[in-house]
Amino acid sequence: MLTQCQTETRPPVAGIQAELSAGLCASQASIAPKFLYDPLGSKLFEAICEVPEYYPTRTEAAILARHGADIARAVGPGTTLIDLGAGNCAKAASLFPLLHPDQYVAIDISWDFLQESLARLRQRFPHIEMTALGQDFSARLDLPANISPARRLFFYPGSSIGNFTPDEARCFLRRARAQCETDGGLLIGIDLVKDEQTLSDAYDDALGVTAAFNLNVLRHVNQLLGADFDVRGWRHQAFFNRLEGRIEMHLEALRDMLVRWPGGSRSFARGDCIHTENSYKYRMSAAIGLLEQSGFQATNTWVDPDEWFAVIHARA
Ligand code: AVI
Repeated sequence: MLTQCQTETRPPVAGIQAELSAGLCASQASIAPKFLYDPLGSKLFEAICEVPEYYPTRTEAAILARHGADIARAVGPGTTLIDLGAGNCAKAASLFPLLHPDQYVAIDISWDFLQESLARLRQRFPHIEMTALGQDFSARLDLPANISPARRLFFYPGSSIGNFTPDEARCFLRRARAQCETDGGLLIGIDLVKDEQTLSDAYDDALGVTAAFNLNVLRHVNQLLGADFDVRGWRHQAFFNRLEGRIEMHLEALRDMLVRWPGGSRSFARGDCIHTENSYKYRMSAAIGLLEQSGFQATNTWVDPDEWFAVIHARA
């Protein structure tokens, strides 16, 4: 029987302005990385995945393609595939012919982009029951009642786990673990530590796509908060912080300025920075440790020949 289920929820707006305002007024000004993903930000991220310097997407895709049969054996058929940060849903869709999921749940904070992506996917795979959830899953993970509790496979590709601090990552993974009842699991992509030039080039590509992605967050904040950021007054910065084991993205003020929004303002001096993203890189042992500290048991790991990226399956 062909079934098609649509449960669609918009992310709640309450609290977003308070969160943004608090970040901008903190001694080290920051904007949480989830705000990078408005409809244009999601498209720019898709473009980042195409630039030669950004190796994670194609490296992970090659691992999934090369080891697909092994991955399918480890996971088994008939899962409820829960795609965390689904974006254009392309990675999960590439697994459908291997994993044969019964249900597909796509979760993303970028609601409009997700809806468009899922509408296309429904046409290609009409036999899979699909659910779209517009949710900020970094804060909480709510699955509606129509999602089967058994055989849930959380799919968290692209090393998005690296955008959390290790403590936040453990909290997040524990929340996912708590949503696994019978026979649940996790299939996760994690970017591994490598030479610093490769890392910093990946976040500062020659075409300036990552710069546009980073700067676009200011347009999004203007829209969400009613702020008056002048995008031309800022420049993209990305570097590897060796001590913390992470790439950091910042926006640097090119001149002194006052930024205003309803109920608040902040002055920035030339050279001041707004921290917009961390992207942690793990050693394999630390990646497995992170999963185990969160209640998962790693069963299989797959890497590319250069050992730049890992895909790990873990049981709940
Ligand atoms: C989504 N996330 C895993 C990307 C990363 O590599 O941290 C976001 C990104 N930021 C700049 N380029 C890509």
